[in-house]
Amino acid sequence: MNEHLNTNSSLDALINSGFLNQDLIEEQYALYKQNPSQVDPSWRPVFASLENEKFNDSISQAPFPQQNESSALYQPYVAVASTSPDYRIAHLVEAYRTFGHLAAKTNPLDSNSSSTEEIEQLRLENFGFTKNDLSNSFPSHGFTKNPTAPLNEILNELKATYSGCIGVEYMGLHSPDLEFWLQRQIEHKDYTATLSVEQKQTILQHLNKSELFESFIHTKYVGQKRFSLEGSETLIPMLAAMIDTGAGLGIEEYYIGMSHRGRLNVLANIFDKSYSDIFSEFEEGYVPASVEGSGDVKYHKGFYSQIKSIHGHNVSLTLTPNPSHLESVDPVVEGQTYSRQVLRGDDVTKDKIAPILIHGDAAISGQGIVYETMQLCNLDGYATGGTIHFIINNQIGFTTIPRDSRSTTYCSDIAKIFRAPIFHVNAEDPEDCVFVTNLAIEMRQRFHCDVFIELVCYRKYGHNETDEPAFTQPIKYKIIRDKKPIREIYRDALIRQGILNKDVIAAMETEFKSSLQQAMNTKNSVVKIHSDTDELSASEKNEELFQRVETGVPKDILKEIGTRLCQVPEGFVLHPKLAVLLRERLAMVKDVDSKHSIDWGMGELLAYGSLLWNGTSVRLSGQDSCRGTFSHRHALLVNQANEQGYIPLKNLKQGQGRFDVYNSPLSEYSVLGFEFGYSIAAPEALVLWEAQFGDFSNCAQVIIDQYIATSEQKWSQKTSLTLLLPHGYEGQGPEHSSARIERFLSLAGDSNMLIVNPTTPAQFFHLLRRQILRPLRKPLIVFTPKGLLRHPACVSRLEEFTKGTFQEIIDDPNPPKRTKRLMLCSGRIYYNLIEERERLAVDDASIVRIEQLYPLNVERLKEIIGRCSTLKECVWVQEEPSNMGAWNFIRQILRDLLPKSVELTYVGRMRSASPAAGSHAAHKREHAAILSSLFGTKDPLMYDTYGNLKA
Ligand SMILES: Cc1ncc(C[n+]2csc(CCOP(=O)(O)OP(=O)(O)O)c2C)c(N)n1
Repeated sequence: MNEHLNTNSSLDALINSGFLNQDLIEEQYALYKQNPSQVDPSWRPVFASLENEKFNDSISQAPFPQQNESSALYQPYVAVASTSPDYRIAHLVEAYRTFGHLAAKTNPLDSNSSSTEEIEQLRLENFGFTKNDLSNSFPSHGFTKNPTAPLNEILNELKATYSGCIGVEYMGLHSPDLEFWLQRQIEHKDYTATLSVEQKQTILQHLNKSELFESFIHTKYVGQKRFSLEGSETLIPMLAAMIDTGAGLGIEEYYIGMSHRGRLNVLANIFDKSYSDIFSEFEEGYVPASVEGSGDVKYHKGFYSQIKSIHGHNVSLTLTPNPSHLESVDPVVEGQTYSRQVLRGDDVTKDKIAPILIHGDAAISGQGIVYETMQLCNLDGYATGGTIHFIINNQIGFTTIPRDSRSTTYCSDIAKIFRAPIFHVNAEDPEDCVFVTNLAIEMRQRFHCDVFIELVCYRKYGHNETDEPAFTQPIKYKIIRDKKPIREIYRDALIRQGILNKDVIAAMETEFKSSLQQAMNTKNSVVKIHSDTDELSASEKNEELFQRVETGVPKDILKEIGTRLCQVPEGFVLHPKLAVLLRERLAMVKDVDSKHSIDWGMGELLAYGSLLWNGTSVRLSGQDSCRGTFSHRHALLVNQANEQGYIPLKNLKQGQGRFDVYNSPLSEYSVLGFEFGYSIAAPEALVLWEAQFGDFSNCAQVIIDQYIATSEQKWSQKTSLTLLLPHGYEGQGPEHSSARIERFLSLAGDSNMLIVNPTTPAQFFHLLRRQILRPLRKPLIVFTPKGLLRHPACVSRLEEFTKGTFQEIIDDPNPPKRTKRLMLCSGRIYYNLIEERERLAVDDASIVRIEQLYPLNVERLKEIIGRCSTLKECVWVQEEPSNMGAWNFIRQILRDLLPKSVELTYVGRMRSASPAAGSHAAHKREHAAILSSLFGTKDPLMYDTYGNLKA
């Protein structure tokens, strides 16, 4: 604190009032003391009054004004009201800057919105003024041309600036530079006066496109859903302005996420998707051309286009496809953007690639994913340098009105947590809408913050065009039906102002309408065009899926990588236990003896290291992933002396691939969505998301169901995103045992993803490498170990890493001469089975591991069954209850493969609601029962075909 401004000063009172930012005031005050001309004129009277008056006294001794009824509880200005007029005016200005938005005329459906007098925080009496003061002159703080002006005039300017068609929330963002900059833009620019005729014409042209496009479809395709933008048409001139202004400020690529509302309009009028293509999709019998799997409805599909900005810059636009699940696309867009920034080297300045999210008012208020996504906005490894958020606030969500859909004042209030500036703007004032849009993108480029624009509008029809809104909102919809379209309001205003004449406007409309009609005439009645992949036979597809790629790595390279993984820089103080660990890891790659075979942690690091070695990028994020939840990874080493980190995988050699590892925030939904987005924009990279325990992946179920499992089928969107989901029944209770294998298997179809439960470090190594070295791009779900991380038998010799590839099914390494029983299993229980077989000297049972559950390598399984010529029984053994795990998935396949004479049985836990027992003792009992039942040491447990224990 400046020594002159000690803690008892009146300036402190100003600061404590909450209206002014301390750093900003001090900075300005220091400048003022050097020379008053150095500060903005609006500050000068404030500082002048500080210098000249003894405020300490006047504030502390001021008599308490009489409470009037309306301000009985609200008293922040009582001290102010008794101080000098200059100071009170300064406070009034601050009050408008802070609360003016509460009286802003932003709602096109509410011509009686609150006047400033009705807003408690703005009442003149609170500042010690009465109506009699309105004609008295006061310092105008730059709000009028003259340094002083009648209060009335100052008030009018304040209202026009802060309570007009734009409401702005920006005070107290803890970003003095941003606040000051924005203040200047808002207070010192007569924006609309500076708009050229061409610019106004452009706005009108975009409104024409926006509205006439909708009304054209409305008449041509009666009763078809399109989720019209009518009532919020201004979005189109706003988006156009954003793209143009942003392009002028260096943005070359935009990634856009939005829901149904207005999506077709955006595709047509922003992305330049041809009108005829859009119309074709409305035709009866439309089947998409090309490789689109089972496809998706027209208002969910993505699009990419390259357009030229109004000033001739090339801009590429990507509209990310999304499911119905509102707001779920938000993290995906952020991930895509970030990934592109990394790929194009824009991840430091983040000036070239920007995300735009377009929300609905009900969805942004209700969906937690918005918060989870916003939480990424300033984090290393996730921050995209500022997102522009548009909220189409049509004041309804399906049939639900704001009073029922949120507890917050504004639907944009989430922005406040993240200190993002917010504009509320009336959609019926397109020039103000474009003004705030331009400010928003400039702010993003200057300050790299998120910015919110709430476009306050209405919805002309029901939720969709077949929906009757008057069932539930009869009065509101009467008002809406009587409304003049925004385009006409603006058009008439331009005519009134003499800016455009009627003929020019009519010509613009006619031209646009005829282009729509022309597109209608030339639309295709599309029938399915067969693509190459349609022609592929099932066996050819299988070949691709089970194609063997050599994933071994020469021993000398592995040794070199392994050695570097175990080195730290000079003077780096390792935790003593990690020093031991690194020594052990070094011994593993040196292959000194069989005691030092490679364990899971080292196998995983070698997989990453070897991919990086050859230039592939690897990114891993998840909760506590740097160390690893189970302390097995230690990808990040921390210097015990100074907490500086060192990541050996980043330091393998010159020219290696990029390695990123991040401890993510405690969110599954947004982080997995982000990684999905990252992976689709970086198909050559190995991108992994790790759940803390596999159980928690269901917090991200929307991303799994709607994106990972189906994106290729719906949107031809391919990804090799890899999920690491710790899974295993080890007595830790219902919530730390199951990654829900059954859920993933229930999503499996059309070879949409790979579902794998590997049992050895070498298998995991080859699996991760195969994921990238094969051209096939499929999501990979890996059930990863917990206890096996340190199980002495769960190790692999160095040789196993130097040759071969991932095996989908591992046959018994020591099959008996005559196999009577074939024990099939997947995952960690294998180790119990071989132990028990050995202990009991069972000599007629083969134990076979299904490492990849989906797609199942049926040919390999047939071969194995074929070698067991004496087979009597095939048992599926699993740890999970019978309604979980792989049993329900695999039973029919096995039945079909096995000869009729061979009995198929199930051994595992009973059907259960909860995935696992709560007590360790119960777990052990159940586990023992599985083994004894399997090996017949006790009476076998008898299950019916649903896995229920028979009485
Ligand atoms: C997560 C989710 N829950 C429910 C729905 C069903 N739904 C579709 S649109 C809609 C209303 C959305 O309202 P709003 O966000 O205001 O957008 P608007 O349709 O008004 O543009 C609802 C509830 C959905 N699509 N997604």
